[in-house]
Amino acid sequence: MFRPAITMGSQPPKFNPALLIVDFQEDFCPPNGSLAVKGGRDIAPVLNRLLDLPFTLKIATKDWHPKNHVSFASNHPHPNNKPFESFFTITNPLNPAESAATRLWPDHCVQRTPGAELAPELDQTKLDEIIEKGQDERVEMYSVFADLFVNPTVYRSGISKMLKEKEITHVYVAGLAMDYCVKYSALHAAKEGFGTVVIADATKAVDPHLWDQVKAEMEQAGVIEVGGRGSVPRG
Ligand code: VGL
Ligand code: ZN
Repeated sequence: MFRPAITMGSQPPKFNPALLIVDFQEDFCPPNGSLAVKGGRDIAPVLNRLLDLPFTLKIATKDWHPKNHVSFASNHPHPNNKPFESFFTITNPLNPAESAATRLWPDHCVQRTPGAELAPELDQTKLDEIIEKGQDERVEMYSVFADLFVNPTVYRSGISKMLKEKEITHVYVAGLAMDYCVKYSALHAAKEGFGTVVIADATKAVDPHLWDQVKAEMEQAGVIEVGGRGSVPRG
């Protein structure tokens, strides 16, 4: 292999990993969360073990919605306002030609409410950053990078710039929920050029029976899933 004998300036590191703990919040955890994911709280010990590892950067995200958020079924008229069941077509506020059907949810992670708090089991002392997302009431934002719209993107958190400034090469994604915010955050991380790994033992799905399908979708995009019980869906 050809290697230049002398390199000018400093080389970017080959492996400089960040840990991204997505939405490990009370509203996504049993027994009382309004959008509780089955087994959601059980990932706490794995998350804390991960926080002990020498990731360059350890970030947690918080879903952080205003009360009038478009994803809340309660903000839509009867009869298309059944949480988990109804879908609503939202239009890109910057481009009337772009629209997306989005699933409606129970009210969850409303800013400054107990449901929006990080689960107390998480060892927050090991976190470097907490990033809030989903503040723009007009758009759904599963990914911590940006909202669902692409033409153009409506809301960016700035995380991509932050990761690049710190020369992060790989993003390890954990948290809730595997099929929504973990998935979309991982897809955006891969698209932004980061080596992206979802840690199966450190996430749970809203719809665990769709695990393999969601995993395949992520792997298509170059995201690697590690750990877990292989192709066996988990509750
Ligand atoms: C999420 C549904 C609605 C998530 C957030 O964190 O996966 N799911 N908002
Ligand atoms: Zn949400």
